[in-house]
Amino acid sequence: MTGSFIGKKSSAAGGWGALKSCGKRLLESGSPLAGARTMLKANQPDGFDCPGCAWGDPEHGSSFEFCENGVKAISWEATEKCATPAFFAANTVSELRKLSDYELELNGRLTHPMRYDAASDRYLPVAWEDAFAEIGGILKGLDSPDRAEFYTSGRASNETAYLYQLFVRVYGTNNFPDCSNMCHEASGVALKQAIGVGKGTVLLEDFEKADAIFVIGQNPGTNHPRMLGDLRRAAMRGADVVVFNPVREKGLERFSDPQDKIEMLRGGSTEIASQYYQPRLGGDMAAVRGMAKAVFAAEDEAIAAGEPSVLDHAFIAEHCAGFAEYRAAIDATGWAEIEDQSGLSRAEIERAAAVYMKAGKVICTWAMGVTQHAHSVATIREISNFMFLRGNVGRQGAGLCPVRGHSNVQGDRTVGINEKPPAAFLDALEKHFAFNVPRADGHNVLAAIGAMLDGSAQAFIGLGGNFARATPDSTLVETAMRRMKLTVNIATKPNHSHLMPGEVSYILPCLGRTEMDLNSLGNSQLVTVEDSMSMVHGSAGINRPASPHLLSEVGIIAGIAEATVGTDVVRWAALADDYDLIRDHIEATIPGFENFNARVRKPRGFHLRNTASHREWTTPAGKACFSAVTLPQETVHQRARNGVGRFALQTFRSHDQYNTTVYGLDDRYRGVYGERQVIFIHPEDLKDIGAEAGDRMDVVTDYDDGISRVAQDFRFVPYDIPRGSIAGYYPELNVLVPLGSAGEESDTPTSKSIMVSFRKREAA
Ligand SMILES: Nc1nc2c(c(=O)[nH]1)N[C@H]1C(S)=C(S)[C@@H](COP(=O)(O)OP(=O)(O)OC[C@H]3O[C@@H](n4cnc5c(=O)[nH]c(N)nc54)[C@H](O)[C@@H]3O)O[C@H]1N2
Ligand SMILES: Nc1nc2c(c(=O)[nH]1)N[C@H]1C(S)=C(S)[C@@H](COP(=O)(O)OP(=O)(O)OC[C@H]3O[C@@H](n4cnc5c(=O)[nH]c(N)nc54)[C@H](O)[C@@H]3O)O[C@H]1N2
Ligand SMILES: [Mo]
Repeated sequence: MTGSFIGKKSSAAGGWGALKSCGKRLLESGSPLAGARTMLKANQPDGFDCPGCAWGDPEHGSSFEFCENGVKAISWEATEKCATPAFFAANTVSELRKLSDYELELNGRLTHPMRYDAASDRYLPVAWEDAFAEIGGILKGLDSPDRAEFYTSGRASNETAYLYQLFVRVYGTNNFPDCSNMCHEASGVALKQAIGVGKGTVLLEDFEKADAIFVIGQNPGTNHPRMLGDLRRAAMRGADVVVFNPVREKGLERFSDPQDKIEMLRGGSTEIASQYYQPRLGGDMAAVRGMAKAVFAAEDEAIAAGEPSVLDHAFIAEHCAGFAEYRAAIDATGWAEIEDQSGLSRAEIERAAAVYMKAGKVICTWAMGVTQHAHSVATIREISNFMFLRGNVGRQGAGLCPVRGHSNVQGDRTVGINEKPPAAFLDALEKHFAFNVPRADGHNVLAAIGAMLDGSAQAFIGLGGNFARATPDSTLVETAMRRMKLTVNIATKPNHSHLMPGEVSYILPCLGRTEMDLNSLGNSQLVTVEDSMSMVHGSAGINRPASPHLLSEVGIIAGIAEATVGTDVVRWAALADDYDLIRDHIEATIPGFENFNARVRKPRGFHLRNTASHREWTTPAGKACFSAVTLPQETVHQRARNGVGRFALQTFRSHDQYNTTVYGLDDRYRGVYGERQVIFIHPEDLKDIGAEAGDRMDVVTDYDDGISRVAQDFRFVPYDIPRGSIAGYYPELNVLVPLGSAGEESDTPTSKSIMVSFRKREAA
């Protein structure tokens, strides 16, 4: 079964279901009124940045933009429940490990710094000074700074991330494994090669002007609900929305906008996708190449008939390099290969291409369905190639738009969380702070895990996140964590990464985004973040902290830094007491932040200039670069089908989770309730393996490194998905993702293409 057009019958995403779900969350947070007040400050000029996702905020949005999953993210943090020392006293770490991710985080906010006590197998409260002193002592005692790994999750503010990278570089290493390595790394790598900057080129306003929007490998109904509002407005004014997604995602079909009172009252909804194609897993590069082939065919016909050209020759001639080679690569790729790899027919691909050719201005967005494959970099280059053909980069209403995940994952990179930092940035740091900056590349996520496993790394510091659950090969990573001399997790809630203590282990609790961050004078401190559209804006919490013992992330970093590297280079405490001073340092060392402190206090912040948006190409060739590679020899889907009973598995998110944080056990839009151990599969495939809907089996990875990887006891859910491609939830299925299977050039775990088979359930 390949792509098909949408029937009118499916019910819509959003709507009353979303509102009902919000009410439930607010009640569960323990304080519905305070919760509602908190919501009203989300993404407001005088409020905090929603910790939900990295979608941009509208210019004219003076009213609260409703978002169901934003509400979940906020009430998750603003809960009254607390995991106090009494909670840790009542439960050994071994007991806590038996809880699911969901059950564990239900215990609420961390309230005190805690140190692991091996004798009692419990976390015990500790004074901040003692924690800093011991952590500093161990870090100083390692025989090289490269023996420590400093992880960052993308929620950290610019100020936190900048101070963190400064501390780590003063300490002496570039070991910055980052959630981005598992996320949009391929977008960064590919776009840097293609257009000279590793970021998207569009602004939110461009969505109001585009004639067509291609949405590839993304599920905004769940993961970027505010984007659905923009897609809906585009669809309503007649723009085409063309979706490529193996799975029929309800939010992309129809959406009832809770913002729209009339639509809500009438029970109406808006059709989002005008065309919905269901490629096979990993088949997007072939699909995009097929569209380019159709564009070239139309171009040849137009020229022969003496009609206007389909291509933007002026753009290609003035701005691009490598066009002839690209055209040759397209000509050399046959339709049979394209159809087989993509799973779409030539006619379908031509229909999608017709939308592209008809549209004056095209935006292409993508997310994890594109970035978490072996050939993701090549696929994103192919998307760029395709967009260059009609000059769809660097003008209004058009452009490339990787839709980022964590609310500040893009900002963290901008301010220096980078294991391969550009020399210019290191030079600027060295000049400004006068210390010997480490020059050797550091570890990304996979390299860090390798070093932790082989013993060359001995300390792990996690600034947010849930390293051991978010990374592949969960069982191996746990072994790695337990081998550490030191593990430190800076966090807001307990998670499983905290329950794999090394020799010395700390959980350091921090303030969340929604909470007031007061300095020694009692003044509220502002942090900043950068969204997917490169807008930098302020964020200040309004709630009373969950506990008086919390420190801000900046305060915690400053404490560790002072105890580790002293105050010769940087006076950490002074910076922690006045974030304006951190912003001054950012301004002095990173281009684009001129007049930072003033500009960030303007209501919507400011835009970080993107050279490619102005058609300035900072690639070595000084041009926008076409790439001309062959299609992958074999996608995981093609490999799987060479054997009997083998499938290509992708791991995605349910509607009730934020990455490793599980809010609830439902996936409303996909009709799954009360459970997460499910596999979505085509009904015919189910028949072929002799199983029925509701049967349970174990899932086994097929990977040739001799390691056995099994996820036990998963229930089949028949679904509208191509044959041979199946899906299930992350993080539960991370036990199946092999560490050795990584994206070419991006080194991203291939969590959307894992070859698996099923076997009879073994007793758990
Ligand atoms: N509520 C909520 N919001 C979030 C998050 C969350 O967990 N919960 N996570 C945040 C983060 S860190 C991120 S990175 C983003 C993630 O946002 P998404 O990228 O939307 O996240 P996934 O759930 O992984 O969904 C991937 C989508 O790609 C499709 N897909 C998978 N493989 C392929 C393929 O080969 N080709 C195509 N065309 N499609 C494919 C899947 O069917 C699915 O619809 O969301 C951010 N926002
Ligand atoms: N199989 C598979 N694996 C994947 C993915 C996939 O699609 N499939 N997606 C990948 C992607 S895109 C990403 S981004 C990573 C995510 O990886 P991470 O960023 O490491 O994971 P999260 O689940 O977002 O982290 C949740 C934890 O962050 C902490 N936290 C929450 N808020 C704050 C805060 O304000 N400050 C601090 N210090 N801590 C806080 C809480 O303690 C919470 O338990 O996972 C990756 N892993
Ligand atoms: Mo992500």
